[in-house]
Amino acid sequence: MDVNYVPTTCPYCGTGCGFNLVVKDKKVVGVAPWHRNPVNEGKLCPKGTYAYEFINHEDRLTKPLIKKDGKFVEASWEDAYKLISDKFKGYKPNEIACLASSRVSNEDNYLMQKFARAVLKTPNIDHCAHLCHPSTVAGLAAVFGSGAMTNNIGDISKAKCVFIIGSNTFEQHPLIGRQVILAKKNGAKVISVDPRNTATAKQSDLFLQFIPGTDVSILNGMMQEIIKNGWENKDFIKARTKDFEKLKEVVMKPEYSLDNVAKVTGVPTESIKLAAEMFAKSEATTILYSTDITQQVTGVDSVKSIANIQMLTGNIGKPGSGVNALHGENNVQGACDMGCLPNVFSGYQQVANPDAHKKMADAWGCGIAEGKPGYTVAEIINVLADKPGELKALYIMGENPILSDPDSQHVEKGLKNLEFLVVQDIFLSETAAFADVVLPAACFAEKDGTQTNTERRVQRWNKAQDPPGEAKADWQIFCELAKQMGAEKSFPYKNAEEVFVEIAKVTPYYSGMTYARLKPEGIQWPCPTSDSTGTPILHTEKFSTPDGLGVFTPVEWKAAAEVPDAEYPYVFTTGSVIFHLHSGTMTRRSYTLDNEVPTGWIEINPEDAKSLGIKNNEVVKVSTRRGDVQVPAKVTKDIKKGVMFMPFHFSECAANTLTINVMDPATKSTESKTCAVKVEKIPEGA
Ligand SMILES: Nc1nc2c(c(=O)[nH]1)N[C@H]1C(S)=C(S)[C@@H](COP(=O)(O)OP(=O)(O)OC[C@H]3O[C@@H](n4cnc5c(=O)[nH]c(N)nc54)[C@H](O)[C@@H]3O)O[C@H]1N2
Ligand SMILES: Nc1nc2c(c(=O)[nH]1)N[C@H]1C(S)=C(S)[C@@H](COP(=O)(O)OP(=O)(O)OC[C@H]3O[C@@H](n4cnc5c(=O)[nH]c(N)nc54)[C@H](O)[C@@H]3O)O[C@H]1N2
Ligand code: SF4
Ligand SMILES: [Mo]
Repeated sequence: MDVNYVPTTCPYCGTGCGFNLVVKDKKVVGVAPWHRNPVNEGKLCPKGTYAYEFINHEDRLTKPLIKKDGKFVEASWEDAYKLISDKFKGYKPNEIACLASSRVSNEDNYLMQKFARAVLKTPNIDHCAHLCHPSTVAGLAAVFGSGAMTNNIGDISKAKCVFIIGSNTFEQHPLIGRQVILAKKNGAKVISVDPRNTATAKQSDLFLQFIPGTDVSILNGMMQEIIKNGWENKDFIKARTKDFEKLKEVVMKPEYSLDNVAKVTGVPTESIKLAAEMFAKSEATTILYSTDITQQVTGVDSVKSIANIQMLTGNIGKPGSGVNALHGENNVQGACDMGCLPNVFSGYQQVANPDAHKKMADAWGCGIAEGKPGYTVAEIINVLADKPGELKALYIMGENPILSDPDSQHVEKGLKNLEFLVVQDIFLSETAAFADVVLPAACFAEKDGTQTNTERRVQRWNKAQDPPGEAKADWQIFCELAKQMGAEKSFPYKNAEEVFVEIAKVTPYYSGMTYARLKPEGIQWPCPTSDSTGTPILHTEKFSTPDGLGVFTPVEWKAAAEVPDAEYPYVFTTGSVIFHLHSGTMTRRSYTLDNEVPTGWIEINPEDAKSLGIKNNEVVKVSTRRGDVQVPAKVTKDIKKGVMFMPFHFSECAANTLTINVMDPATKSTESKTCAVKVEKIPEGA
């Protein structure tokens, strides 16, 4: 028997845990701990533990598929490439858009944006980061000059106060949750701000159960209380920041008095007061936040408020502190770093900057898309649905917008308006079903590459088995397609490492990295030179703004886009559970995970259930202005009265049938988190 252990990193969440794949007779059969990995020290959550189960599932795509008369027919790679090339050549650059993926490697993503810009010459390249964390990038860039998580994962255990807002850390980033437990053991106090009494909230010393969408109000209220009591860090404010007076003008307004904030947020004044005191008086306070802050039209405001309160209390640039935006997917940081965004090349070099444009055109040795930002993912879907004919072809790698984008009917309408859709995935997803051509991709265990976790750590994937059937690594598909389209000179790579060499060459943050240097535990960017060991904590001496000072950027609280009314009387919010990831293409094909949580539900407070006459487990009808679904009720005190919650993983009760597609004008992120909902009993016999 031939058994090997191949070290790799987890394909699920942005924590980026390391583990070994157990390979027996050339097939992956298990996961074994990798004790020395600095992120997780050998520990894993259930998704990591069972990350091998979907790999050899019978549903894996093994051959290209071409749709003929409404049905998929297996095809050769040659025929698939020819069809795609012929079709793409028939469209103008602005008629094509590409969606890259937070789930695939840096090498895969880098080549997709290069293929979009250098072969298709289209500026329209984006990915789901615009559904997830754009407000982090925009909000933190305004205050600190840079948008990444400031400290490292291990550093969280050094905090004396951990303030968690809009992150269900214990379910969504469980191995970061472990650091919170370690901090507690070291004497830290934990404060959780959430509308639901989540697994995370249950670990906290102080739980502020508030109304969704009132984050800015609570943060401004806490800042007023801190300033009133003189708890602000005067030395830090003086030495490292500017515009403190502007902050005071806003947060000292009567609207943000404790009494008012209590009314807006539904949290007792005493709890807000105590939170402000615990926060400001601790030696080191860290903030953890995630998408419930960012996936709202008011997302940038909340992120700015978080940055403001950390500067006010001097909790930046030192151990146990920081603004720790927990990025969601395994490689969402990397997909952004690689330039899979409509406004930047890799390393956040602006496409509209003529110097950056020339640098990339020279490096790639060809003409590239004009230097103006293209459409974001939400704009792409809106244009498809509402302006038929403007965009004609779409190439999606590793995303499943039918289940994951808000307002599914709107997404479906958009995809149906396309003349030509290519989907490159490892499974025939709900979105792939709409494609004209489906290309079978190799999964994380079947290819070499790198991915970048939430603490900016670039780590390796190592090939452990061959892909099933004729499936190929995503980066390889782009090389072959580029060749078919006559652009082989710009895509000369023989392996993933050669792609990484080019990434390092053109991407300042990655310049000092090589595959050899990434062994064994990865490197955190910025790593500008070959002798740099990377950067665990950002902004230790100065911020990344032009003058090095942090800029207080006060914001006023604004209500969510759609608030409850007589017809839709409850606040609706959505999210994830520990056993499943997103549209569930992988977790629902992992026997153990699927067995734990086989379908969805809606969480309803007992008082609301009583007034609606609904019992636990009863199937109910849930509707919004967009659509309706039928789903079992979970009656639980863990959710605030007046608020309803659904996980969004399940196609049979898809939460995004209900959500609203409104955009933040600044960041183009959508409001997949909050809208107004109605819940009804289904009459017997109906
Ligand atoms: N198991 C699992 N882990 C995951 C994922 C997954 O699908 N499954 N997805 C990954 C990805 S891509 C992401 S982006 C992250 C998401 O990570 P999180 O954002 O932590 O997860 P969510 O469940 O989306 O929501 C977090 C919490 O915000 C609360 N909340 C709802 N509305 C509001 C509000 O208005 N304000 C505040 N402050 N809180 C609110 C919800 O009740 C919920 O408890 O998780 C990553 N990890
Ligand atoms: N209502 C609601 N909607 C949400 C959210 C929410 O909390 N509530 N969360 C949002 C968030 S935070 C995010 S990040 C998005 C996620 O949105 P998506 O990224 O669309 O969701 P996934 O299900 O992760 O889709 C990834 C696809 O990639 C495929 N895949 C995996 N590995 C590979 C590979 O190596 N190569 C290729 N080619 N394909 C691969 C998978 O099979 C899957 O089909 O959803 C968003 N939607
Ligand atoms: S915490 Fe995230 S990265 Fe770690 S094992 Fe779980 S899903 Fe994978
Ligand atoms: Mo995400």
